[in-house]
Amino acid sequence: MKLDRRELLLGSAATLAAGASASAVPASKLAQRRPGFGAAATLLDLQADPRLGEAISTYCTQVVPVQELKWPMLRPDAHTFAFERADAIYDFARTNDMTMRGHALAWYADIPDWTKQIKDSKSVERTYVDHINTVVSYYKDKLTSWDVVNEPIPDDPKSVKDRRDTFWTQHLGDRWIPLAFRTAAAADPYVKLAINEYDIESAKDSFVAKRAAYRNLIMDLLDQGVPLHAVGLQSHLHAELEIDTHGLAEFVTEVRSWGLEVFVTELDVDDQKLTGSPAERDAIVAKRVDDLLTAISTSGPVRSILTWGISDRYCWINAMFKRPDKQPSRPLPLDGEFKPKPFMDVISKFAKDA
Ligand code: 9MR
Repeated sequence: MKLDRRELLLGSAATLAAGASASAVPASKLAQRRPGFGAAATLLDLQADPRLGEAISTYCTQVVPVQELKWPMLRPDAHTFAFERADAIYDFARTNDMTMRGHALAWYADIPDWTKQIKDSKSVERTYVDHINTVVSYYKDKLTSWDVVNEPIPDDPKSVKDRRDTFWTQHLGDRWIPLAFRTAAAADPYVKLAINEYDIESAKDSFVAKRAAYRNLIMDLLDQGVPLHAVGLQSHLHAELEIDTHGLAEFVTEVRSWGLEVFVTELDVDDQKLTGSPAERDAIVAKRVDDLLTAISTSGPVRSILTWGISDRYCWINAMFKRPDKQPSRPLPLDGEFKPKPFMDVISKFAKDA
């Protein structure tokens, strides 16, 4: 595995496992980890259930906070940066020889009311730049990558030039995207800067249109010389939709040919629309993940695969939606009792080459 400067700075689990530096984590545990595999977690869940931290530190080499680096948690008011909760997740990662990535600096959602109440565009810009600069500077040399701009493409875009209308767009215009990347790069020149998007993985017309608009935006940013290093595929998959393996492989190959990395950032498979027994549903879920990772792997290994949670017990899909049969959804690699499902076998298959 080739280590870049950032990975050398942080010391990866692989280097630690190879004995390059001492680790408090037993070698038997490090050996179970899937290289490049990570999971999202909230601090509340980690604190409430030790099995969650145990599962993440058994299978994963990286972690990402679900909420703790978003504006509402970091910025209770205009004057405060509340880093304690994100720091606690960072400490959990480092204590267990895992790395952490950051999510998310600029997003249309989760903008606090105090921010939305700012009416003049100059003050909005000051607040935006100050937030990104302060947060990225605070974690300089600590994180592997940042989701700088999250979900910039609308659902069902009308053309490749379609961009999501956001509070930031209303005040800063299309500049909100380059400005976020340039501010982040100035604050931490080595951290990898990613753009992140969902619903581009299947062959449904709206997904294909969204992928085309995403491609157009990425090209546009590169043409402007924006410091963009990685393209995130959130991969909140829908179990009833097949993966567009051809279209996705083509997209990923092209993006890589532009010198960008491709990250799977929020993988899970929503099985609300599947009928059948848990075992039958798990097999379809695993097949979707296999198709996704096969398509992405055609032009190179997937060096970063994060699932949005690790156990069905702690996942946004079960928190937000109920299946018609009232059974819990099974979107993640471990079941509600932290037992591995076929999904985890697929992770093992692809993460081993990362
Ligand atoms: O899973 C997250 C949920 O608990 C939060 O309430 C929500 C708003 O902060 O964000 C969810 O995570 C989203 C992620 O940040 C961006 N991509 C879609 C994720 C699932 O909705």
